[in-house]
Amino acid sequence: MKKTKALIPSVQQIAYDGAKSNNPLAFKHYNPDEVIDGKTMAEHLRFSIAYWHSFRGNGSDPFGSGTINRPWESGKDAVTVALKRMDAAFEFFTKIRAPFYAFHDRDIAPEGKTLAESNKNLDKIVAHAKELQKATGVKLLWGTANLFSNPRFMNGASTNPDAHVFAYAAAQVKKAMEVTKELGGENYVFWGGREGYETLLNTNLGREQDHLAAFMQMAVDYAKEIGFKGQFLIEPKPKEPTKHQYDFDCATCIGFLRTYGLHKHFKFNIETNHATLAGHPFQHEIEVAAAADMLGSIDANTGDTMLGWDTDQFNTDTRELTLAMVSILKAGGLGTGGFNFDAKLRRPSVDIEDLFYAHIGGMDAYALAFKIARKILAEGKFEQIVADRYSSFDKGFGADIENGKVGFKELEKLVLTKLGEPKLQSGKQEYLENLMAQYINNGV
Ligand code: XUL
Ligand code: CO
Repeated sequence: MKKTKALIPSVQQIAYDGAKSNNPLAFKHYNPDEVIDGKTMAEHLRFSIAYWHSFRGNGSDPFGSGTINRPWESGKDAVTVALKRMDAAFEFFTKIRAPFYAFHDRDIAPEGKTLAESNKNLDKIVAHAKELQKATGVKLLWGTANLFSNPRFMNGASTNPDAHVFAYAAAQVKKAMEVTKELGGENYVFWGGREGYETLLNTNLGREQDHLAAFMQMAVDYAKEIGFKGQFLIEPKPKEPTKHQYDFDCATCIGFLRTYGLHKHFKFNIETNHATLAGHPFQHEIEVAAAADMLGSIDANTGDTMLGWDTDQFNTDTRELTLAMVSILKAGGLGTGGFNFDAKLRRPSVDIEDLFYAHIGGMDAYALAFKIARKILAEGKFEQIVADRYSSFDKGFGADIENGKVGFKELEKLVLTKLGEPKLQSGKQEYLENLMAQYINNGV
């Protein structure tokens, strides 16, 4: 591939400078080349850049138009601009040292007047992406289809009351799966953007859920047909843009997937801000997914606790991320998943440097959390206390309960004849919170 002129000349590749550095354009904790347990930090953390926020976001909000102007956003037609934008995107991925990126079909290529034209546009851009991936070594963490922006999806995609829209969504996902496969995507994400309702007055909820399941089954069947081996991920979110979304949280999705016999084919892409919108801490969603052996990937961001919507901010909260990391590492990591920065610049953050600061902060926070979490797990203090807390189930009648060997009658007899009143045992919450604070304050 021919060498092109830098599109982001003001920033060079970000270097690791160490924790004491004052350079705002350097990593303090994320050293991509540092080897830990035989793997580099880049391999452990598998950071990914979200194409939609970082290369399609322009600072617009419901009250005002875009504020962010990038020099590559002009050209003779939409496809030409999309190609140049992609050059800038890969330059950024390389400079920020992110080994992965993720996209919706319509982020990377413009929608045409017909589906055939949209597919043609996508093919042109995908060919370019393939070259850029090869030239830079950056890989595709996941692909997905945008089934929520176009007005045709205003009443949902696979849960639309109009079968015509269902068919259109199916055709679009078919193509998105094909291009994800073509680009070696390691996962494919389903986020049900408008798969929910605005009012129950016009909604057949049961029928819509049946349709959603039928759609997922078609995706499973088609993956098999084309030999797509990537992991399917559902990204739960309780609301926004709809009043209620069917993929409310991990627990709801587990119930849904098991009801329709789909659970073997899916894991979760957990987004911090979606967890908090559902009324859960980030760590809760990770633990629910891990308990069902369905932890897949993370959409790394945070919300604003004062606001009730998805603000998609970069997360620099070491405590929240350390708690999450402990649960992720305890569950054996993310496998083919990664930490994808589904986060956007604030509207007044109009400089290209702001995009670097944002990602540097997010990457450093995750890297520090990763190191602290490893220390916590290596010392095993929390795990020991948890193991002790449940130890009465390791032997005797406790083990019989877990193994299904006793029922109400046997247990009643035991209490009446032998056990009597249980002794109160402390949950040690304050002690554990202090211990966690000590780990976080001491760092690594
Ligand atoms: C929306 C959101 C999406 C998904 C992919 O809240 O998180 O960008 O990550 O469709
Ligand atoms: Co997301």
